[in-house]
Amino acid sequence: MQPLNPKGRQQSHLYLIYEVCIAFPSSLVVVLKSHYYRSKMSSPNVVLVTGGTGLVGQAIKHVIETESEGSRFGKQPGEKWIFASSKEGDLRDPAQTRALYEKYQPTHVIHLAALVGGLFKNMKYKMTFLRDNLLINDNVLEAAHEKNTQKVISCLSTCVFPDKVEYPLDETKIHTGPPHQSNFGYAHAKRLVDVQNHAYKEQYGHNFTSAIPTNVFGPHDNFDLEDSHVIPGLIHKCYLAKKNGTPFIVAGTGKPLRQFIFSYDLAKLFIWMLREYDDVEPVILSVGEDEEVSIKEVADAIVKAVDFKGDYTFDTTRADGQFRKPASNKKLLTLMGGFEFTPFPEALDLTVKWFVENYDKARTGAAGKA
Ligand code: NAP
Ligand code: GFB
Repeated sequence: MQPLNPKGRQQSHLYLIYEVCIAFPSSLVVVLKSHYYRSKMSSPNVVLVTGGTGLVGQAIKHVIETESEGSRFGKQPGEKWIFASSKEGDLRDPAQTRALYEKYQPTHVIHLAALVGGLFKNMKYKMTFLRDNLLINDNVLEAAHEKNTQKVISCLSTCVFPDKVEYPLDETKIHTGPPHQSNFGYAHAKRLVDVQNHAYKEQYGHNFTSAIPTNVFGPHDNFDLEDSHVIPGLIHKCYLAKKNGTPFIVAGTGKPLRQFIFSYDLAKLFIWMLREYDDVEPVILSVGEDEEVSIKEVADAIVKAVDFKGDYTFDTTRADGQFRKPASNKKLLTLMGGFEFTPFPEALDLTVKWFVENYDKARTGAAGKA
């Protein structure tokens, strides 16, 4: 068949889209939707990222600064992005929260700010996790209501789901039973955001929604030896074991299973939600269920990535926490028309390389505790 119109790159680009849409009609919907949404968001928007200095915030900054302008995950012409830290305003305080909105007048908010930590910190500070996150979330959503912000995407976590429920976890199961004991403070504060979003929608028609990421890792993470999540914690421990010739000890039995998403991939999914998702119902942002790995497999991968030659042991006196929380990403992939995740070993290598190169300025927790 003669090519429709072979002349010029632009035409061949359009010709390619034409061919793809003929071959795969469903992609036509995705292409049109993505073009429609980007054209709808063409007016210069001001996007405020609360928690912009953390693991996920810095990943969104990286993607917005490296993807080409106007592309699906890139900055749109004239768009302004603000990556706020707690130094710009403690969001537990309503006045400081309002002041942040007053200063930047955001049209859209990606709300990431939270008291965050791994299993052992969650087990120690359940009330602080509950109260700090309740205050932060309430202030951010109420200020958005007062300012009639066009859209707010809040960030939950797959630990909000019930511990005892039929797997895989999907977006309909958030409120169908108690979360795991180890992090019920954090989990209930996060679950309430979904309730708040629905209430703001019903009473005021606001476009407030939420994302539910699985365990995240990447550059700019918190590598504190005790308070961090498993991947940054073990990277730091393995790095010190290699450097000082000390034992590398993994907490627990190594049997629990987890899904891990690379922060740069998660960042793109948040940008997709900002551009193309307008529904109050939450979306799980995760790799597939078949990517579940055991903590032992994670430790083995870290030993390889750090190039540690010694042996390592398990401290089974320490907690395993929730055994597994397998989440389905079916809704996400259906809505997006598919997504290519960074292979785990490659993402882990990037993270270890970043940590080793930035050890002096990374959050290693050396300077004091919560
Ligand atoms: P993080 O690295 O610990 O960063 C937390 C961010 O929140 C920082 O920018 C911090 O500012 C800010 N923040 C903390 N308390 C604040 C306060 N009182 N007022 C204003 N800002 C405050 O966290 P993260 O891992 O990027 O997490 C981002 C979001 O993803 C959170 O909502 C978290 O619950 C969610 N999440 C994370 C994971 C994970 O595995 N990491 C998994 C699922 C969901 P400073 O830099 O000034 O301290
Ligand atoms: O990442 P992590 O702290 O969080 O722990 P959760 C995952 C698993 O790794 C647990 C084991 O089974 C730990 O026993 N583990 C082994 C380690 N060595 C280490 C280590 O050095 N540090 C840590 N931290 N773990 C959190 C929730 O649960 O998931 C949070 O408590 C949040 O609220 C987060 O939702 C995403 O996956 O168990």
